[in-house]
Amino acid sequence: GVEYGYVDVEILRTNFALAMSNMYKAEVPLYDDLVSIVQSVNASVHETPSDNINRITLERHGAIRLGTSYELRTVRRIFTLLGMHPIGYYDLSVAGLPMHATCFRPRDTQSLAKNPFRVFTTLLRPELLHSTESRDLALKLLGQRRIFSQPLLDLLDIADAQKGRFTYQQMDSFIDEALESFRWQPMAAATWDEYNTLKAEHPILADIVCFQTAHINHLTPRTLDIDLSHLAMQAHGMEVKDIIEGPPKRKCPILLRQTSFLALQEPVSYYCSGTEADKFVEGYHRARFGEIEERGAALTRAGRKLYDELFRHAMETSHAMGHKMDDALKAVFVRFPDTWNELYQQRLVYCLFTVTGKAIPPNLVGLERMPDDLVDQLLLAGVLSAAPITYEDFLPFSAAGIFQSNLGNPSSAIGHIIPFPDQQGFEGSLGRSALDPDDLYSSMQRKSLERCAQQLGLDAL
Ligand code: OOG
Ligand code: NI
Repeated sequence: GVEYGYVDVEILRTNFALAMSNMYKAEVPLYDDLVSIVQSVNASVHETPSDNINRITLERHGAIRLGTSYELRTVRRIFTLLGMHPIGYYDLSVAGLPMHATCFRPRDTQSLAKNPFRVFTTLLRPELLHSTESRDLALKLLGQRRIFSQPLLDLLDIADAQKGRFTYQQMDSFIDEALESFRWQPMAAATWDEYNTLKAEHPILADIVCFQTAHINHLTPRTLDIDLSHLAMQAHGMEVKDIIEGPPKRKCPILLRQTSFLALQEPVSYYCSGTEADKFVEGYHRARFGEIEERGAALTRAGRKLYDELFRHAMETSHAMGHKMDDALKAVFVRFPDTWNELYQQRLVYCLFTVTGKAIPPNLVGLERMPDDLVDQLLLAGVLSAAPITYEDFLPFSAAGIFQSNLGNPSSAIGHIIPFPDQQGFEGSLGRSALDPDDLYSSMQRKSLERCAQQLGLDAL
């Protein structure tokens, strides 16, 4: 039951996400413009997706990049208090990046419907760096910085003692203190030389290691029409990525499609190498951008397998034939069914089922054994209706595309990263295992069918 005096976790998450969005609007005014563009596009789009419009208006994801296990575990403590759990494992070494990641987000239908705030959180894998000089420098700088304030760490302990909750007063301090860890700092935590050494190895390395905070590097509102929003961004004069990541435009949206305005070059002061500790160099850094995304249906394992095959095929043909990736995707994805009926009948998407109130047709009543395709027959007969479950997660190749377009081309050394996933290593750093997104979607679908079976008086569906 509700206990007086403690803040509801959904309210805490929503307040935190709004505070973060306001902070980012003040830091990167172009993001404020982006949110306005998306909101006017969304208001002009009439078809209603399966999610409610309140959720969609609030909906954001952000991204942070962390350097050490300690940082990851502490961020995990922060997000746990916001009702956000590590879901999924993303190996970015497949895209030549020395990092792996998870997404912190709410896990159940009700929390997602209230506010699905998510943060894509990457962790550096120093063991994948070839240059010992860069690796040692990175570890030295990471060992010196403190991205969490003492009051924040104290509040985390207080929450632990209060079964993971805060009073209203504590909530305000917690949000203020936690945001400090993600705020942009115009003063670096490295010398200009150190920054440039790391940047020459890979721009991502400098971004992760050289700053006093784990600055949020973008926030992403959800659009109901990414093609329209993309045009509106260009019309507004934003410097926009030229392609939309993810699947091509379809009648039935699947997974997610994303695009962004490119990262801005911003002034940063760096320490000066040498003996005089109070000398600074006025330098710069390019990391922060704004992104938009359109979300579609979550795919089953079979659907995802088909998606990955087609996507790989499109990449290969576009490389081999010099075709644009857009055209290759359009050509190849004709093989991915594009009506909701086919998508469900072939078990390519996950759905939530509800009863319509229509009676079960006589030919299906009183059978000794339920037919295997009973759900399909009940759908066909209009007894059940199905709505696709929204994909709540990310795509590693889209993530890599976003990284690359915002960090400039990686130089020599790091291009040779040999891809291998290390989920165990990541979970070791995290201090717990990551949840499997596929398990979550399939259990949402199963629960909805159990509810329908109960309402229809059937043993099972
Ligand atoms: C994270 C990129 C991943 C997305 O939308 O795929 C991401 C990063 O740039 O740190 O946010
Ligand atoms: Ni993103």
